[in-house]
Amino acid sequence: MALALRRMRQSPTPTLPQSARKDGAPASSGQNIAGQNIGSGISHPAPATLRKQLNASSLAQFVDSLPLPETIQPIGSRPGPDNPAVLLPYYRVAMRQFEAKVHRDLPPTRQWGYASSSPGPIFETRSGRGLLVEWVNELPQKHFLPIDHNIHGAEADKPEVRTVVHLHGAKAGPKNDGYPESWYAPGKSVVYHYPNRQDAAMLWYHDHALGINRLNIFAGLVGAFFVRDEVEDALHLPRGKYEIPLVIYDRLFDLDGQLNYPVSNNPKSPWVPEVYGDAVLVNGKIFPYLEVEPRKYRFRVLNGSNGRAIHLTFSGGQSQWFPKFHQIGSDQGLLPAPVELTRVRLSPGERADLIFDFSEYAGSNLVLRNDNFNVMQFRVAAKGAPGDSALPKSLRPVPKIMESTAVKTRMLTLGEIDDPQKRPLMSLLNNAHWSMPVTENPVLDSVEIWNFINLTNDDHPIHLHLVRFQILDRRAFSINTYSTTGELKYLGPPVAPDPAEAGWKDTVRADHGMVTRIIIRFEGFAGRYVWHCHILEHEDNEMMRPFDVVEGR
Ligand SMILES: [Cu+2]
Repeated sequence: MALALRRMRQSPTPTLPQSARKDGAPASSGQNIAGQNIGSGISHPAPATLRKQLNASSLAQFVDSLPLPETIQPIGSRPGPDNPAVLLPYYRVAMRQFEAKVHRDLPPTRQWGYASSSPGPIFETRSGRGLLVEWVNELPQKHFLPIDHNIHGAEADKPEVRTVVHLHGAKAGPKNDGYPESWYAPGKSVVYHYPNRQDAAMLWYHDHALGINRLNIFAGLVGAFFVRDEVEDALHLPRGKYEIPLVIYDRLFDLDGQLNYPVSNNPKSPWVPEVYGDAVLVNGKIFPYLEVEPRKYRFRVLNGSNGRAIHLTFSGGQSQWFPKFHQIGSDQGLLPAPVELTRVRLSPGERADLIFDFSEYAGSNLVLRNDNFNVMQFRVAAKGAPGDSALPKSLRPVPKIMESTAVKTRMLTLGEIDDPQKRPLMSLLNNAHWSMPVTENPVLDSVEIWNFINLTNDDHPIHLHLVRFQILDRRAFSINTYSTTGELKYLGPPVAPDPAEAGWKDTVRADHGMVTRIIIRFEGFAGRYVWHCHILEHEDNEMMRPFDVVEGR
């Protein structure tokens, strides 16, 4: 089975093309790859911890309405750390274990969530308006998902339950960014300051505790955070009840409706290299529906999956007819102009800001699909006012960072370490482990170009904390030549990013066999941050590195 797995990772097979595995893996393939089949040459009985798997495709579709997370309100105000004369809104969010139904026909599911919900409550704030959040760990002392104590930072002498919150996409100071080693145990809390001196964008908060991040997020520790500004206001985009967050992630469940995180066949090291669930949840429900009016809507989409890349279409049912829509923003805010699409691709961690106009579909149903799988349904009312929201021709200028302004170019490999049986053991950035000395140390306010040289068979979404960046290009190269001689032999011309990727980003898909170039200005704060793969099983197992932004001399 290990060989079969390796073949799937390397090349398409007749039964399960690689693209299907990565992008739209059906139920059985996902669980096999992630679970039972790893780590042995013969088939073993399922480990005791691997419970009987629910086949999510057997669930009735579109029987639960789409939940809309509540917007959280501050509990008071407190002096800001920058200027004590200015009072900032003060929020308190407790992480707790709770039970909630993910589908009408399943019993309630034990989950962990911020403010006892998953996804957690929505933060709404304005650019330049700081806020304080007390993140309180009120979780139980025992984890309910399989910790691998061989993984760095998750040793048996550490508390089982540890959390630290990262606000993904935020320009926050280093002590407020959720450094993976700054975790704390149940009964403790920290107060973080988010200055929000950045453009309007959809950020998201999630757990980042070293070595168990994948488990904490799988348990449900995810939420959305919106920054607004005048540029966005002036565009008259759909807002209020016509602006809908779609927090999408995949999960595996057992027959009792409980989260079923897969494990390897070695009980001493249960880590698996990737997890793909057959159940896709939107705002915490499987196959939900949303009643909409025949007018424009704005959808704020996050791929919060552990490892699954998603490819979304708005489909007219079972047909192969795909209506057009517009993408108006990506990770770090608005694009220069709307991009017309029939399909949007999001790796884990990436966001898309979409405008869909239902006015032509009055009285009919549309289905949001991921590849060929239904995700949710839109029920368009037969009648309704068209609304006065607009789709402007231009949105927000995104001035190009000129390559000539870069003071340093870094060549950074993405690699995988396998055992003698070619089973993945871990992934590394620039061949370095988490605990090795810092090698990336950009100067504050300087511009650098980072080249991600992907030597693996996987695409890795690479996220840098603190900064926003632009994608320059991707270029195919010979892995073979690089591996044997260390030389970059390109196999084709550079390929420009897709128009939908041409704005400000904080997470970039580094395709396998490609060199992906990004250009970054390191601004905001000096201090220690991290960069990592946003496939959480990779990130937890060494595919994460610290970097230091250093004061210029
Ligand atoms: Cu990765």
